[in-house]
Amino acid sequence: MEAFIHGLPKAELHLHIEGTLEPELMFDLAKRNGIKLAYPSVEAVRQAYQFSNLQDFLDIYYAGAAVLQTEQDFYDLTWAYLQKAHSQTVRHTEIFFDPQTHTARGIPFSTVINGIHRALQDAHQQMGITSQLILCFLRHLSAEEAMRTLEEALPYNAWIAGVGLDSSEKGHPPSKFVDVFQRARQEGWRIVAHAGEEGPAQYVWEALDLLGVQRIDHGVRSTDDPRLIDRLVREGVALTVCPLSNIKLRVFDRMEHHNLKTMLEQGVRVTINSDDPAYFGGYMDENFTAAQQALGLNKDQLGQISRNAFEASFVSEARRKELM
Ligand code: ES4
Ligand code: ZN
Repeated sequence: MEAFIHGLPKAELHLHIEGTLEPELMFDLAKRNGIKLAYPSVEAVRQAYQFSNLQDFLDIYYAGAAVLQTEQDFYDLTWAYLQKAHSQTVRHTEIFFDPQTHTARGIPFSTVINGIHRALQDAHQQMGITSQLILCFLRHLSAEEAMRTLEEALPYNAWIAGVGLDSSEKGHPPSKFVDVFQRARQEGWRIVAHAGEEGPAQYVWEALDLLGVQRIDHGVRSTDDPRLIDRLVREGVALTVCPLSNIKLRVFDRMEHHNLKTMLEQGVRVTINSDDPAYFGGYMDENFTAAQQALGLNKDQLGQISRNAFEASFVSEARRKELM
């Protein structure tokens, strides 16, 4: 089964590039940039990765991102992830980045996106892996700040496939960002949003009805509302589910209780993704394997999950045919 999973051509649709920062690279970049880390060793950093909810994780994740300073740092981060993805038979990846995490520290938007973009180009050339970029707004910040970020991104329109919404979910509903997403739609961007991770099913409805999303990131709380599940099935809305993330952040107490198989059997377009692999204990193969073992997914179901991802991806029809 593990060999089957490894060899299965995969598309990753829910991956935060800042969440691929492994402690080893964090140390290298800290040294390169003359930054003193709060931890004495790589092991101590790993030890600190024990979270009991989303906010615990986000506090550590934003602190870690402070080692990213130069265009080369963003290049190295992205390149390391793409090599890892390629080694796990990931053929296509749609990558989130959080510009506000960096611009708030005085790092120019251009530094961030130039470094990431150059790595995506090199990986395509050297490994054949294709990718898209999705700019995420931080929902714990204001709608005005999100709109300013959108405007900063306009000159890079050609490098950005879509926009999303991430960070602390509770108390920051999609409705807070209606104007920003309306503008993003006018600019021709694809739309996604994190919803129904820790927040209620109501936020999934809002993401669909108020933001016009084409996919829901996480969305696991949708099973609280049978009418919502009906809608997701009827409209073929994909959920980008992240099994190891959900266990680490205690959205489910154990993998055996994860609802992804239930939703798959209800006809929801479920996909499997790694979210923040450096923090949650695994990339695509590890996420597929953990879910397969705990839930007893068979090869047909694993194949279905993989096809769901290619079908829900933002690639052209021509590239989709090559990939699948
Ligand atoms: C995130 Cl797991 C998760 N949820 C919400 N926002 C995020 N940003 C990075 N990882
Ligand atoms: Zn996420």
